[in-house]
Formats: sequence, C-alpha cells, structure tokens
Amino acid sequence: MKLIGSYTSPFVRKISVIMLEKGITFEFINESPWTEESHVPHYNPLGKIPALVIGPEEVWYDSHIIAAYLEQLDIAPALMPHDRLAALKVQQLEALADGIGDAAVILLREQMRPPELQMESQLLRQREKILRGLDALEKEAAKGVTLNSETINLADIAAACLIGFLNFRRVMPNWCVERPALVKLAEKMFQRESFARTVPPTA
Ligand SMILES: N[C@@H](CCC(=O)N[C@@H](CS)C(=O)NCC(=O)O)C(=O)O
Repeated sequence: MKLIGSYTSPFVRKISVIMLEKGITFEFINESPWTEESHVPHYNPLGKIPALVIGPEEVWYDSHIIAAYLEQLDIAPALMPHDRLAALKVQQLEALADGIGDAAVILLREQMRPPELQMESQLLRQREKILRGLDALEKEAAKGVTLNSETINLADIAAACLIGFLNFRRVMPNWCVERPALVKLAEKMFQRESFARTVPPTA
C-alpha cells in the first residue's frame, strides 16, 4: 500500500495513525497537492490528499472512505463499533472533526491572499464553523461515550489530528480555553506512538 500525502495535512495524518495503530505496513509518498507539478491528480481526480494506492486500478480517497476501507480489512484493533448505528455516530464525529479541518484550510488559504483581496465575510464564516464545531466536539468529549472514552476509536483519532493541525498552523490558538475535555483527549492521544511518529514537519 502507498499513502500519498503530506503530514502537514490532518487528513493524511489521520490515515497514517490508523495504519500505525493497526500495524499495517505502508509506503509513504510525500506529495503536495498545491504545486503545478503535483502528481496528486494522477491518484485523485479532485487533486486532494490523502489517496491510498492498493494497485494500479485500486486507489481510495477521500480520507473518510480510506478510513472505512481500512476498517473493513478487519485488522485489530477495531476503530469502529460493530453496531451499525454506533459506528455511524463515530463516523459523524469523524466528519465533524474533518469539517473543522476543511474550514481551517479554507481560512488559512484566504489569509495567504494579499490583505486587500481577503474577504472578511469568508474569514468570519470559517472561524464561526471552527468555533461551533469545536464546541460540539467538546460536548461529546465531555460525555466520554463516543469520543474520549476508555477505548480509542476513529473519532478520537480524527479529533486529535484536527487539534494537532490547529496547533501546528496556529489557527485559533485559544481553542483550549474552556474546552477541558478536548484538552484531555489531545494530551492522551499525543502520547501514543502513532501520533509521535506522525508529527507535522516544521520546515
Ligand atoms: N475531505 C477530504 C479533504 C482533503 C483535503 O482537503 N486535503 C487538502 C490538504 S489538507 C488538499 O489536498 N487540498 C488540495 C486542494 O483542495 O486542491 C478528505 O478527507 O480527504
């Protein structure tokens, strides 16, 4: 298996963490989707990372689908409950964490434009999505049932990758204020070897 992407992406990190947790061997192909000469569109017509290459005719994207693909391989530990409704709840929280990541990426891209071209309404809209999303995650983490429970699952991994990304890109540096359950979750997840091995590169 080849994982196409970059560890600066929270979505790519999520997939790497899942494979490390499950002990799945993979080759990491470092590719940026943002350059003119990027090979990413060769794997994913949408030009986005991650893509998981199984063979010449079998490539999986996006990260949500890759996570589901890896889960159906039935390799322990299971990162989703067997009960279908409970599994859907985990996937919804994964989608929530990923959606916050999407908003953070849009926000960062907008902030990279010359100040006179930046749309204040767009910046505000994305910030609001991030804040509302983090509040919803905090609520779930505080319950400790689907998120932040005794056993780690896909939602915990997605939420921790998102928080790692917010820290790394300094989006919403105050995210941790009044979100103690998310802080606890992040501290717990960042101690795992799978997270230590996928820290975003600083250079
Ligand atoms: N929903 C997608 C999001 C992937 C995504 O947005 N990746 C970013 C990098 S963090 C990307 O490749 N962006 C390139 C682009 O939008 O053209 C997933 O979960 O895989």
